[in-house]
Parts: sequence; C-alpha cells; structure tokens
Amino acid sequence: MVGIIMGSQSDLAIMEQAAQFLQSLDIPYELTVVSAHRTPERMLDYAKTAKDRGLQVIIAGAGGAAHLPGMVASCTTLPVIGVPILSSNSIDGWDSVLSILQMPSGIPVATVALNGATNAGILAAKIIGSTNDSIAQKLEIYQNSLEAKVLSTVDEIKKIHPNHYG
Ligand code: RP5
Repeated sequence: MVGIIMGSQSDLAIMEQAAQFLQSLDIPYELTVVSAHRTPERMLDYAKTAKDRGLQVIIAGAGGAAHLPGMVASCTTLPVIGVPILSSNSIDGWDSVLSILQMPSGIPVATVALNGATNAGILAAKIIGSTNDSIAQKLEIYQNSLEAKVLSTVDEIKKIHPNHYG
C-alpha cells in the first residue's frame, strides 16, 4: 500500500521510522533502496510501475543533492512524500531540504522536516485514511494518545514545580 524508498542503505536508520509507524497501524508497506544517481533505470522503473503494483503513496528519502523524491514524483501520479536526510555528503541538511522542497510548479513533493521520517509515515497514513475509515480511526486513537502523553508530563512536572493553571 505504501512504498518506502531511499537513496542509500545509509538512509535506512532514519527511513525505518516511517516503516515503524506504518507497522504500528497495520498498514502494509514495501521498503527498498532506489538511487536517482546510482540506479537511474531502477528509479524510473520503480516510479512507473508503482501504481500498477498497488501502491497508493510513495515515501522517498535522500540526502545531499537529493533528487530521488522529485524525480520519482515526475514519473507517477501517486502522491510523493519527501524526507530530507542529514547524510554524510550533506553540508548541513539545508541542501537536502531545499533539493526536495523547491520543486518546480506542476511536480509537487510533500516535504517533511529534516530526518522527519515518522511524520512521513503519519502523512502517508493520513492520505490513505482520507478514504479508509479503519485507518482513520487508528489515526484518531494515535492522535489522542499524543494528548494523553503530554498531559501525563504536566502531572509529572507539577509534582516538582508549582503550577496554578491546571
Ligand atoms: C544520497 O547520498 C543518499 O540518499 C544518501 O543520503 C547520501 C549518501 O549516500 P552514501 O554515500 O552513504 O551511499 O544519494
């Protein structure tokens, strides 16, 4: 249902975070390495066959001169979520961010924060959840859990520091 690709195995530790979120919601995914620069034919084939293989969303991560998400987006009608990676060949992350973010008009890539693979997984789930009630319900439970988690820290901190708000 969701395709997760990355330019190199060195991106895996970050990109696995998208897979982990999808797993937590029982959303099927496939994950592999596809490099825009080192395996250009594989990239074109992956993008052109993605829809027919049943994918609904693609999450693509890359670092440095991060052309993978944009090039994949140019070869498919599926929504592409881009994850800029702070890689060994990245100056400071901005190169990856801008390479993925600053797409020309007509070929959008939904760009998340630097190393923001978890948010990419959540966004993919939301795209699928817009037409899938079961996934939408799971997302609601997840979002409610975030509130509960923050409120538990409020109680925890209150034991140590005064707070008259609540
Ligand atoms: C990019 O170059 C990859 O996505 C990775 O983030 C970066 C470095 O790749 P390696 O040299 O570690 O394979 O294309």
